[in-house]
Amino acid sequence: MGDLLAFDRRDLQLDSGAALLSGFALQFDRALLDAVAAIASAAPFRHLETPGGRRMSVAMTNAGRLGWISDRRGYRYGDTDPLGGVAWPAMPALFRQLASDAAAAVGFDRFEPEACLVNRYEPGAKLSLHQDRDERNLDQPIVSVSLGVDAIFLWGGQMRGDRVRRFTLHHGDVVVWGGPARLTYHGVDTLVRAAHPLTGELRYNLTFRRAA
Ligand code: MD6
Ligand code: FE
Repeated sequence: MGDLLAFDRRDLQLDSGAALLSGFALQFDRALLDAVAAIASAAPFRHLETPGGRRMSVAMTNAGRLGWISDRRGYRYGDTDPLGGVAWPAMPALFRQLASDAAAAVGFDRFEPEACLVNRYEPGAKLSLHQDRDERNLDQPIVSVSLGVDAIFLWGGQMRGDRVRRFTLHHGDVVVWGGPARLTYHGVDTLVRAAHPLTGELRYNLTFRRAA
């Protein structure tokens, strides 16, 4: 983790190894949303089942060599979409470049994501506090891009019971975390009904990971 050299004054360091880059993806918003639509036409959004048997309120799909999935057997990465049994759609070049540039802006050089989990939130959807620990390689950061309706990001600590801070994630914001912050508990509060000119009532989130 180097100095935050590419930091803008609107940017926010959440913790050592974690930063919110305000509007970092804004200039690519339409291209990113077009790519999401293309991915979803090949690998549709679906509500996965948790290992405990609950239907997730956030709908998900993936792009890249590996995709994150959940079912009764657990959480894992897989190289095919269980719905069709074929490979996930390829990761668009724009996604790879954006993720790599955002990681570098926070001091993580040469981040090459192999998985992009695409989350779609409708009003009322939420993601409970969790750690991202299904990746074998925890040395690599995670890059997360928010599009559409604003959401409240829950940012906790290294233990589930630690105090939780709340930040608004706006359209075009990017969060990067890794190093000492890699296993921070985090989540997304219940999405409030609102409208965004490009996505209607929906929020999308792209999270880029090095999975294997
Ligand atoms: C979301 N994001 O923002 C959910 N996980 O919709 C995550 O759970 C997440 O944003 C790891 C790293 C970044 C994230
Ligand atoms: Fe997460």
